[in-house]
Amino acid sequence: MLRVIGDIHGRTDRYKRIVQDANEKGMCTLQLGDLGFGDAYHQLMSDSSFDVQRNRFFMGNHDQYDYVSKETDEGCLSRFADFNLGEFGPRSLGGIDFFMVRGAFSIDYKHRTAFRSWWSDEEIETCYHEFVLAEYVAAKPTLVITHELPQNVGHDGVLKTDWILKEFGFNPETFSTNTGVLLQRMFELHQPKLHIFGHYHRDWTAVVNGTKFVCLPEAGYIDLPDNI
Ligand SMILES: [Mn+2]
Repeated sequence: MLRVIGDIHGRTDRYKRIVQDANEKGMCTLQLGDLGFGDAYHQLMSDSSFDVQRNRFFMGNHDQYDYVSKETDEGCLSRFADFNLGEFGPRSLGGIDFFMVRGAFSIDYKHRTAFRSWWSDEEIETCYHEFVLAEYVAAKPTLVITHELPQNVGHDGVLKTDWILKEFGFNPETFSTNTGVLLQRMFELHQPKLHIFGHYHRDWTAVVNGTKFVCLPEAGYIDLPDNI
């Protein structure tokens, strides 16, 4: 079984409790991005009781993309390499196969500080999108786990609210992100049974073209049976 965990935003104590509870029940865990910055990773990687084989993550938009170049402890770096599932592609954890894509666009980036609270590689660059699509079509996954969701999903006034975009200076009519567009192209090529994401920090579920979309709230989680 696999427990998928939503955005954590540096609250490592809460994250560790959720992970420990899952591990005690025989589950592996996957955190789907916005875990925290370098201090949070360092705290987890230097804790030998934290099992980086059974518990994994990938990065969202509020994650420290230059951690590997800043961390100097070899033990932490080695464990982090196991912990981080990387960019995109088919993965398997706790006996469950899924397709992951990291990253998202930060609408609040102008209020952040480059290399301290914002990193330009928060999204997979468009030059890689054809590679993502090729791997996705080859895998035809039943389960997709991402930080963001497809561009055209979630426009029901609950997830993608116009006033938030306006507040950060974007036109809701024309707003789109590289990651949203990539995930939309994926969704049009192949519809998985289940797509789990975070980023919007809401308890939200919808079925679109036969795919069940589940948004996890902050520190929320969902336990998946082996036969999802
Ligand atoms: Mn996010």
